[in-house]
Amino acid sequence: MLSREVQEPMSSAGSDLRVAVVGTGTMGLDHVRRLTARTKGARVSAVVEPDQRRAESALALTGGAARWFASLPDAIESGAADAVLVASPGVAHEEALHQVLAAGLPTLCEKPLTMTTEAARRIVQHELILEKPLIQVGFHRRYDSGYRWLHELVRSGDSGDLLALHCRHRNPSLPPGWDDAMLVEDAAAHEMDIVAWLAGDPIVSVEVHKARANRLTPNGVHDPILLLMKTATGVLADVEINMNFQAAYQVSTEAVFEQGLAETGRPFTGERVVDGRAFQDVDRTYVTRFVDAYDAEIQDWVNAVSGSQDLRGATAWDGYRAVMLCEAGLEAQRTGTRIEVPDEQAPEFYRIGGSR
Ligand code: ISE
Repeated sequence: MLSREVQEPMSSAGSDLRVAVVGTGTMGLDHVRRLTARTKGARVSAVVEPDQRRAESALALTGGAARWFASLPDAIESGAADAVLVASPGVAHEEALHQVLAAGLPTLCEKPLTMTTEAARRIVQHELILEKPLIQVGFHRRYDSGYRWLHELVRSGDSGDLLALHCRHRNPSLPPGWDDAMLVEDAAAHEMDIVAWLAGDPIVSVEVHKARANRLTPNGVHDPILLLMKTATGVLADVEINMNFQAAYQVSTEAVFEQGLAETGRPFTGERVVDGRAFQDVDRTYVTRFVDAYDAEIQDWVNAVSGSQDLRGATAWDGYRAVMLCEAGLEAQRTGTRIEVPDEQAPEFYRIGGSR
């Protein structure tokens, strides 16, 4: 579906988009690999990472084609990049985003946009003084073929109005260092974006309920949790965040319409029959579950930036809304009450491209 939509750019190696990748954690390295081996019309020209030893693994993936910079201002100053991909920890995003906006560089920023609503609002205000949006937020699910299919189904009205969403977000084991807040800020953040995108209207309230705690979850983290979110037109979404599921990585959504339902992300990626037994393959990590979505997201971003077209993914406004909803979610998790969120519409500036 998406592969037909994403056009291949007409560029040769010489005119490849030169991308600076900031941060060399799981997503940074994954994007370096992708930009080097699979993305057409782009290459990694700079790796920004304060720790040179960490940077070396990323530089090696580019076959020595990229330069190392200890800071983003150094990379910008050198003129080594036409665009920036920010995959550093969320705490570093605000500063990096102001720097790229000041330099006028198109940027894809992994979620979260920033750590606080106030900081996210400052990014939006900075971007609003420019001619057009430069930031795309890495909500990759918008590029997953199943989620795009659901999105189109909702827009078509073929099954009537969308009424409710049942969402499941399960990880096989709690990642190291995770605490209760990260269940909301890191995992549920994706649901906050995808629910609003599918429904086509803003989420205006969030509740967090604690299920019976899984005794296998370490560090006293209370997992799983269930979120209830309502959009401005009344679409109700229930979300299971289950970070220590022990079995597999599963993300799926069932949409209930006036006439029937539709589901994407069924747990099995395929079935094998061997030696008188059937095996169903499952994903163990988001890197494999969403590999096609990440590939399509980065290719689409590169095409838009190289062709000077409008960005089509999630905007800084969408990132701002997700940060605000996460803050509401944290308060709901702490207090056990429903938290209302303002029903704000995106400024006209952001109502372009594919994010609506
Ligand atoms: C993780 O924190 C992420 O951000 C990934 O994108 C998501 O797919 C995963 O489930 C989360 O654990």
